[in-house]
Amino acid sequence: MSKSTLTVGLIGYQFMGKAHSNAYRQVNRFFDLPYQVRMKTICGRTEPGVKNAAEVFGWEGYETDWRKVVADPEIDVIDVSTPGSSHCEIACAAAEAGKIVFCEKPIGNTLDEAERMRAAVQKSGKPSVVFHNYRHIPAVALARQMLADGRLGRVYHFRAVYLQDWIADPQFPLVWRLQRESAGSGSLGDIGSHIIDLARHLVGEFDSVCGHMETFIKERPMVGEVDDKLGAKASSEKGQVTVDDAAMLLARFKSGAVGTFEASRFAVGRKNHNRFEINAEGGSLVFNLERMNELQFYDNSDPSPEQGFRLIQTTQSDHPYAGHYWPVGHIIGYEHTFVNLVASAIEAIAAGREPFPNIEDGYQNQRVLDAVERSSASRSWINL
Ligand code: SOE
Repeated sequence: MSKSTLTVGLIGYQFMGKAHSNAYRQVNRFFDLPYQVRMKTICGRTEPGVKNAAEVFGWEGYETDWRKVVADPEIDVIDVSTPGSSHCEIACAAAEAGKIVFCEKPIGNTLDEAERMRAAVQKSGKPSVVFHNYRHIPAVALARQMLADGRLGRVYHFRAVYLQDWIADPQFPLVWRLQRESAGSGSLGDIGSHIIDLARHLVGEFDSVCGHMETFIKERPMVGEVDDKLGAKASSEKGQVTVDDAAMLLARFKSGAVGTFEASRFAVGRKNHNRFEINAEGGSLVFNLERMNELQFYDNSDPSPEQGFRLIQTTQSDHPYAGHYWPVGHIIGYEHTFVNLVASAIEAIAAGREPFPNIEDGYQNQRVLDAVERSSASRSWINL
């Protein structure tokens, strides 16, 4: 790694490739960091698509063979933002090549893949990042600070939903996220993993789970032609959906707290509704991604008649990540969660600390996903 530059190769250029590209491009403009990010190569399977992505997103060059990017001696970081079925192969090759691995969530399609990725990264001795970006929202970081400072005392409940509706139309085609061999699981791994990660970050490790997974629409039109801008078109042929449309779980944490989780892509009307509520002896916290600059706090130690849920706008100068973007009251958005995560990771790497969340978080997350799948299949509680 050259002293002042962190050179990145990004594998994948769709939604997460776009979000990560924006983060790499913006991070040095809003954070005073010890490294300057160099966006060297973006990689994707189809040359027209990845060539366009390189031009639009601001990469120096592009590749269609990820192995060449991993082999590039100038590259310090390999960012794995492909469908889940290729995460393990790419991340393990990158770790074995001595690269720092940044990987989208969930890290693998199976627990075995996650174990292999964790082992490869540990063997490399390099730091790692997993893109559970919601940890780096100021409101979530403030919640974490309040919990860590003991402001809420013993936690009783962690209650979370992550609700979308983008496949509620039975005619929506059988894209890769609806096929087990590509995605590993459906709502559980894609969006359930986010609320599981937030639970681990805010409340602690899982002790046991009891889950149920449901597939409402079992057959869909196969994908016809794919337009990089308009997305996949339905063809006349049909194919089987092999992942969950919705996943629910009960959980007990090692702390003794209990949890309820719901991840669905059939929550009609909910577009990206990620909400958690924590009830503790000292009060309660509520976060809703649709109002991501706000944290609701109920202070149970307030005996006054004005007691009630307080709405904290987390853009004040003493809030996490404050001062990097705009003055007090000027809110930030979804894309800033990735900028914050990358900035935090670069600061950690430069200081010789492990970024968060990292491959260990990804592995522990995968253990919960695996337990939920086994619980749903056996219709029983599973201990972690
Ligand atoms: C699709 O469900 C998706 O893009 C997820 O893959 C992301 O992780 C989430 O942040 C937004 O929704």
